[in-house]
Amino acid sequence: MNKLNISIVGVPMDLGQNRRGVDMGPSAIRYAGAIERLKALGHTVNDKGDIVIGRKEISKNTKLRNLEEVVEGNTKLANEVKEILAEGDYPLVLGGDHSIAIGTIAGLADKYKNLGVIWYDAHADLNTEETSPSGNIHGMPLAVSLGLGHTDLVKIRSYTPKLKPENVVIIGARSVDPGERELIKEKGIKVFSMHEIDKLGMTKVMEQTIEYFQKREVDGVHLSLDLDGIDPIYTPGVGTPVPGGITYRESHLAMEMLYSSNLITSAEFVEVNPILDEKNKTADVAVALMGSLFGESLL
Ligand code: 5AB
Ligand code: MN
Ligand code: MN
Ligand code: MN
Repeated sequence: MNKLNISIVGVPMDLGQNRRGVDMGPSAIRYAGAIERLKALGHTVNDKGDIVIGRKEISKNTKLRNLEEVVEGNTKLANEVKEILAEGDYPLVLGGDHSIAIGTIAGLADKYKNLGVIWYDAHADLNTEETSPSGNIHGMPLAVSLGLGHTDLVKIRSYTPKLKPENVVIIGARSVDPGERELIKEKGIKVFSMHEIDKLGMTKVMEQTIEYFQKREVDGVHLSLDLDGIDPIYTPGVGTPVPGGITYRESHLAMEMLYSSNLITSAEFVEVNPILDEKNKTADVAVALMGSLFGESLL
């Protein structure tokens, strides 16, 4: 088994949406035993602590909620991820709301010029200022990484785009806004919605995902896992739950298949909100899935 040097960075960000509490996600995930779980698998784990998120929260003349703070936090995160890569370590980012994927991917794309991304989520997160129904930046990070959206967001680390649309696979989508739908069609983004997961089964979905990235000859694949991709009966502690999601076992299978594929080079677990949770259930699921992603097996 491949032993990794994993560097963990927490991002206590809750300004990409409007429900407080998701800033405590990194603590909840650590409390659920993330570090011990990864060490038990033989990996070396270096916890770099949390990024400091400035919280001015002054209402501004923009449709994008807390734009300045989100840009500032993501710039810090991008630099941290870049540093982790420079040390030769494997970045594991703990959120925080999903707006932090902007910074994670900005840091990764510096090194990986043909980066692949798996977006495991109930949502597509492909809104822009124009199409967003909410003004919440956590609904925009995938669009921003493709170079679409507010300049202050797309120009983090001074270059854009970070990602090619043909290098993205969305898994678990079941709540997609009209503007996002158009973008998916226009850019030809690969989506395994709940319909495909029901129809094909998770085994085929993951086989096809893995094969897709191998054919694309990506130089790295980032897993961006929004806990709301999983059904809220398993992960109730999320800000935007959508029923009819991926099951606990299907998610484990997906993580196990990704581990076996040897394809994943970084990961983030986002949207854990302990205030909305039941006894840290959602953080527990996050850590259990991390176990499978990093090589745990049942026998
Ligand atoms: B999450 C919605 N599409 O843009 C929007 O949790 C929800 O990071 C976004 O996937 C959910 O506000 C963002 C309606
Ligand atoms: Mn989501
Ligand atoms: Mn999301
Ligand atoms: Mn959410």
